[in-house]
Amino acid sequence: MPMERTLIIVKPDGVQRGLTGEIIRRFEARGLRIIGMKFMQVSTELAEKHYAIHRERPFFAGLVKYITSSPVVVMALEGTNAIAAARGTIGSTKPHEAAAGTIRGDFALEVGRNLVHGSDSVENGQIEVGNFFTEAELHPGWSRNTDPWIFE
Ligand code: IDP
Ligand code: MG
Repeated sequence: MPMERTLIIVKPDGVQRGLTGEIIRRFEARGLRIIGMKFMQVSTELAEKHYAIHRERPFFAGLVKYITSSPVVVMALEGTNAIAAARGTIGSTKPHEAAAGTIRGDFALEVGRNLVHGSDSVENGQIEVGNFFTEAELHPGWSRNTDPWIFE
């Protein structure tokens, strides 16, 4: 099966609340392979680019303020079905509607404090990883000894 890439962001609330490790753990346990990871402050310019599709929405200004308010942890993850799998692990956008067992369903209550971002399509996964990581920061070539037990 083809590998997909997804950009995961542990948003400022996740980092501030000490949930970074718990969130990373869930994606690792799911079987997704980390190919890039860093701790960073998102600039207003990068936030506006990342969330450009929401530019006309009433919550846009608040969203940019939220994601730039404090440092985040960004990850590039790779795997078969990575987009859908990661979105499933994250849970619905509105945390009060997210299923228990998902990150948002277990740890969040409000849409404007929903802890984590995950790319929503194969195309956007590629674009978003490229927006947040340079080629030198990515390590797509490495393999895990467990890969044959996760990828058929
Ligand atoms: P997603 O993060 O589940 O993909 P999107 O619809 O792409 O959800 O929205 C991007 C982000 O914008 C959400 O994760 C959330 O932080 C924020 N957001 C979405 N809808 C609202 C809203 O109605 N009010 C406030 N913030 C919102
Ligand atoms: Mg989205």
